[in-house]
Amino acid sequence: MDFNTELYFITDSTLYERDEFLFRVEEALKGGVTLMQLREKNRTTKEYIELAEAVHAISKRYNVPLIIDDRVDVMLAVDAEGVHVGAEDMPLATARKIIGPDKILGATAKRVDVAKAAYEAGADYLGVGAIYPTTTKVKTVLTSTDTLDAICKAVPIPVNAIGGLNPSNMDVLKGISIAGVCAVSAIMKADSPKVAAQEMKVKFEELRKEA
Ligand code: TZP
Ligand code: MG
Repeated sequence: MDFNTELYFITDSTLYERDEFLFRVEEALKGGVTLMQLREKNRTTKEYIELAEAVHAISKRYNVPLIIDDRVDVMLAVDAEGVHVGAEDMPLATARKIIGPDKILGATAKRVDVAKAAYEAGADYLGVGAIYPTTTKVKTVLTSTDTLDAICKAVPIPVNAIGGLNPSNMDVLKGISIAGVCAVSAIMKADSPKVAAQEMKVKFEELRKEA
């Protein structure tokens, strides 16, 4: 499936009531998000599926593929466009076997050897970070921009930077051939998710031109 990781928005529904959350998701899409991930850590399967259905109904209207974090079953249940698996989630090769060749399979990598293995196991893109400390609830460690650069050079699939990124701190990514940037807080918690998404996209496009 065709996808573009240039501005990859990862959601966090914990801070908002459902209507406000869905409003913010749609605003982010209006701002130019190119790929979106629903990331839920504390919901029952039933709740995860119900929210995924609501989010998918919105993302489809903007032709933006929806990736489900961690849960292959939820992805299949709502016929989302892909799934993202971390180191402690379902093995990539297993996920690929279940979802088939056409769905998008994302993976997290913080080392070159892990990145290469993920590519070989069938990953379509990689998220690499955290580049900066993050306030989003996640088990992660910092990844240097040198490692990010080495990963970009080691695999032929799109690589995205993630972790604490916002429009004013992305210059450290200059000259590194990332395909895009991921953000949770910078968009989710912004006064206007739409403006935040627009700003982030403009900044990334500037970086790419300067590289
Ligand atoms: N993986 C590495 S950092 C991170 C994830 C899911 C969270 C990024 O969130 P934020 O708010 O953009 O720092
Ligand atoms: Mg995970």
